[in-house]
Amino acid sequence: MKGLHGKILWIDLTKKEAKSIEYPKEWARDFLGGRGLAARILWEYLPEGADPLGPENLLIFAVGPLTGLPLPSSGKLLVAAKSPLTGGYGDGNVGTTASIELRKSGHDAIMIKGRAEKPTMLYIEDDKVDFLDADHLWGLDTWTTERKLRDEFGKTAGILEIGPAGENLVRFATIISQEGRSGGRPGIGAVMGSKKLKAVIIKGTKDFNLYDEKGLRNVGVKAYKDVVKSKNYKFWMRQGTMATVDWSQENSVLPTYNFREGVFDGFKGIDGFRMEELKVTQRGCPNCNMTCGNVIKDEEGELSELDYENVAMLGSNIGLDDLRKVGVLNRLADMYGMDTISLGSVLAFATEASEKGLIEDRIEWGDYHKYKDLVADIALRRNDLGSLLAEGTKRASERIGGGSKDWAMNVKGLEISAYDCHAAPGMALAYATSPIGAHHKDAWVISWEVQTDRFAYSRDKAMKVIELQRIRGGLFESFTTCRLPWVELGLNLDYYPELLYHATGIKYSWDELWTIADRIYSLIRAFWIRELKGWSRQMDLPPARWFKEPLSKGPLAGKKLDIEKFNKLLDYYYEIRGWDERGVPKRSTLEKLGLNFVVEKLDSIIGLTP
Ligand code: PTT
Ligand code: SF4
Repeated sequence: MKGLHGKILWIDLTKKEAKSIEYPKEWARDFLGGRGLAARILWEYLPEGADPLGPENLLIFAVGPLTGLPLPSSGKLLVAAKSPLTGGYGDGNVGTTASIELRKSGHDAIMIKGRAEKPTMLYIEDDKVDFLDADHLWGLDTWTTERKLRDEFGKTAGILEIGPAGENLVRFATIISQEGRSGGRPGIGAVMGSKKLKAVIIKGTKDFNLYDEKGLRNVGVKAYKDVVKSKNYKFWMRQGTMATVDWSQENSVLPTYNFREGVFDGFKGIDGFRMEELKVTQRGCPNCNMTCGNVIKDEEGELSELDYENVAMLGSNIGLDDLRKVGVLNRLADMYGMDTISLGSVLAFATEASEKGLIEDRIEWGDYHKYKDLVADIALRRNDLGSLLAEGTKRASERIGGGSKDWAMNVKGLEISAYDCHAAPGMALAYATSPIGAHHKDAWVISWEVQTDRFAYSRDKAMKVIELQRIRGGLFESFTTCRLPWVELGLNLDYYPELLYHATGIKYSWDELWTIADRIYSLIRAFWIRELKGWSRQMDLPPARWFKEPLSKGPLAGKKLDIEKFNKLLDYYYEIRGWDERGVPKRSTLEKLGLNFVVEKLDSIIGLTP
C-alpha cells in the first residue's frame, strides 16, 4: 500500500505491551486516514459501552496520506477517543512535529488502551516502545513538561503532553504540543490523563512510502507558491484568524455575554488590530508557509498565542475587553491543557448562574481576577465550583437546574464555538450536526450564509452545510492536513486529488471522495447510536436560548431562530444524508456506503428504517 504504511502501533498501558499490527487494506481505501481511520478503529476495537475515562477506552493518534509531506500546511495530527464530555465520538486536530515523526515511525496510527499503574510516558522509536516513569512530570504544566522533555529527547522529537487539567480529568482537557498547539476539544486530554499517560514522545526513521515522490514534490511546490500569491496572503500574515473578531462584530455573530448578543461594545480592545499592536512574534505548525500563531506579551509579561476562538470565548463572551488579560486566560488554558472554547463557555455559564442566583459565588461579567482564579479552580478541581465547571455546561446545568439548560451553550455536551446563531440558521445547523458536538470545524458555513440569503431555512442551506462537512470534516480531517490554505487563501481544492494520486497511486474522482466523506459521517453517527444505545432528533438541536431570547442589541436586534423552520431545515439535512426523521442512517444508506458491518448492530439497538 503506497501513501500509507498499513500499520497501527497498538499499545497496552496496563500490560506494558506494544506491537505493530497490520490493518485491512480496504480501510485505507475506504476511509483514507486520520478521522476516517480513527472512526473505523473505534468501531472495530472499542468495547461497546466503554467508560470514556476507564482503561478500556482507546486513545488514538492518527495521520493521513498527506500528513507531513512537502505540501502546504501538512503538519497535522488527529487525536481521537470516545469522549468523556459527550459520551460519543470525539476528536481534535493538532499542528505538531509529532505528526511527521508518527508517519516516519512506519505507522498510520497509534492506539492506546489500558491504564498505567503510575504516571508514565511513552517513548516511541519506529516499532520500539519504552514505558518510562513520569512521576517527576505529573502535576507540571504543559510548557514546563515539554521543555524538560526536549532537553532529554532533543529538539526534533515529536512531543505531545497533557497538563494538570488532563490529569484531573477535566472533561474538556486537551492534548498540547509546542507551547500553543492544542487538540481534542471533547476531552481527549482527560482520556490521556485517565490512562496516567503524561506524554508521548515519537521519533521515526522510515520514509513516507510514496507512490511518486518527485511528482508529489512538484505539485506541492506549485501549491506553496499559490498560497503566497493569494491576494489575502499579506493581511493573513498580519492577523491570521484574529481578523475574524471585526468580521463577527460587523455581522452580529460575536458571542457576547454567554451568547445573549452578537455584538460587543468593547470589541476594539480584543480585535486583530489591537493584537497587531501587541504582537511580538509569530509561529505555527510544521510545513506551513502561512503561519498563523500570533503571539503577544500578556498582562503578566508572558507569551500567549492567540486565535479567534480563544479571544472571542475568553473575551467578548465573558465581557472582557482587554486583549492582554484575555491573553493570560488563554495562556493558562494552554499551560493547564484545557480547551479555550469550553473554558470560555463555562466561565460565561457560571457568571450567568451567579447573576440569576443559581450558585452562591459572586461573579461579575468581565471580572478578570475572578476568572483567573476560576481557571485554576477548574483545572485543579480545587473547590466545588471548579469541580462543577470542570464537568462542562451540560452536566453543570443538570446539577444546578433553574432552567439553566436553555442557556448551557452546547450541543451533545460539547460547548459551542465562537459564532452566535440568533440570526444564522445555517451555522446553527452546522453546530447541531457536527459529528463531535458543537464545533465550527466541520462546516464553517457562516461566512457563506451572511453573504447569501442569511435568514433562509432552505434546502440549499442544508446542502451547503453538507458540502462543507464533506470537504472539511470528511476530507481535510482524513488527509490529515490543515484546511486553512483552502479556506482562507483560496488554494484550489483540485490540488488535493492530484496530491493524493502522487502519494498513493490511486486516482480518486470527486464523487469517490464525497462518498468517502459521507461514509465517515454515517459511521460516526452509527458509533454515537451504538455508544448511547439510541438516538433522537433532540440530540441534533441547538440550545433553546437562540429560539427563545431575541438579540437585544445591534443592527439585528429582535432576531432569533424559529424552531419550526429549524426542524424543517433539519429534515432537509437528514433527507440529503439518507438518514431517517430521527437522524438515524437508513439501512439502504448504510449499504450504499459500504457500511454493512454496522447494520445488524444498529438494527438491534434502534430498528433501522429501510
Ligand atoms: C480547535 C479549536 C480551535 S479552532 C481553536 S482556535 W481556531 C482553539 N484553540 C485552542 C488553543 O489554541 N489552546 C487551547 N488550550 N484550546 C484551544 N481550543 C480551540 O480549539 C489550530 C488551527 C486553528 S485555530 C483552526 S480554526 C484550524 N483548525 C483546523 C482543524 O480543526 N482541522 C484541520 N484539518 N485544520 C485546521 N487548521 C486550523 O488549525 P481542536 P492547532 Mg486545534 C492554542 O484543536 O480540538 O481541533 O479544536 O490545532 O494546532 O492548535 O491549530 O480560530
Ligand atoms: Fe498551522 Fe495556521 Fe499553518 Fe494551519 S495555517 S498549518 S493552523 S500555522
